[in-house]
Amino acid sequence: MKFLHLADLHIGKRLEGRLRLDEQRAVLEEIVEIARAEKVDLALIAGDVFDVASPSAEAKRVFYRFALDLASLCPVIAISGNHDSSADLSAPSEIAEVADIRLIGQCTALSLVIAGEKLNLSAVPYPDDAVLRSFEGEYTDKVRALIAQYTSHFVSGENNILLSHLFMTGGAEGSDENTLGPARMLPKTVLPENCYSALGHVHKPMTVSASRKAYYSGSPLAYHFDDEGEKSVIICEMTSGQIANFRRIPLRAGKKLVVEEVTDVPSAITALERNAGNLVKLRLYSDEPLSVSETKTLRAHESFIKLEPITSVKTISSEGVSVKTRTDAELFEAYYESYYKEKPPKEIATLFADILAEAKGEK
Ligand SMILES: [Mn+2]
Repeated sequence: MKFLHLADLHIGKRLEGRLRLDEQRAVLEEIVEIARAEKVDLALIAGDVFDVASPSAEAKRVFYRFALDLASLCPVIAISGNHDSSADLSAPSEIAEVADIRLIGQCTALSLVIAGEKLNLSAVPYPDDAVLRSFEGEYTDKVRALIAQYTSHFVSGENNILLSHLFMTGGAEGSDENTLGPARMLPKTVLPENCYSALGHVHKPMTVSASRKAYYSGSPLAYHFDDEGEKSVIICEMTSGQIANFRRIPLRAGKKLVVEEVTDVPSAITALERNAGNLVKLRLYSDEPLSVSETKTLRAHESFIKLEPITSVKTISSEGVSVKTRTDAELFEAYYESYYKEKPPKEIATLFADILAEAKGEK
């Protein structure tokens, strides 16, 4: 049996406000072509299909098209990640199943026959607190027990796959993936030993444990400026529980995210022109503020994403008030106002104060 492992599509994700659906469509088409050329028997998508819990209609269309194209080649199994709503992702599951696409939002143990061989599959979508509530102990203990429960049908010597969305120790630091917080990082020992673990969450391709056959495929596109490496999907074969020909197949359709350090407008323009086809964040080292027309000129470039001015003068925050000198209520009001362009209604402010007091254990 030959399978394709991918994850973290984040369809609909914006970079500094810019949608990248065309780029996402292109890389998903590239993945379909890889699946076709490699004649894979199964496609596994390890969570974070969408970037938000309520994806746009256009984002959904892109994913459904992709899933159908893949399903014309082989069965497709997708689970929800921490960015997805498990309910939203799996809502069309009955329709999807007609096309041999499984959209899984709840932990599921499956026994399938793929390419004439039995496959024991454990689908463990990103476990939120509601899922973990019924297990005892610390976060790690709970996840360990959850995985154990849904991999109890694994048989040594048979093809076993755990498809999950988790943050394992050793995962890339300093990017979006970290939003789960360090307390949510898991040791590799929570993963079973007698299976291939197809993981999602970390955007860089990563081997969690070669001996445990636990891998992150990484995202198909770079979504952060610190994600500079090559993007890829995993193709792997499995027979009688043994994996063979594990390969990462590079993806070419995505744009590179580049940070360019410049000192003035001409050098910025040169940098943008040099990066045609890439997406560029300009770090402008200058004490001279740009004029409106200069900013406009830079923004007009297809590769321009963001301008980050770096001045030698130490600036204070835009409102001129340090976070430290403000009360929680003031900070909430400022945040609410920046978001909704009005002061929070009294009941909202009171509700916030109540919730905060509760969280602090004052209530
Ligand atoms: Mn994730």
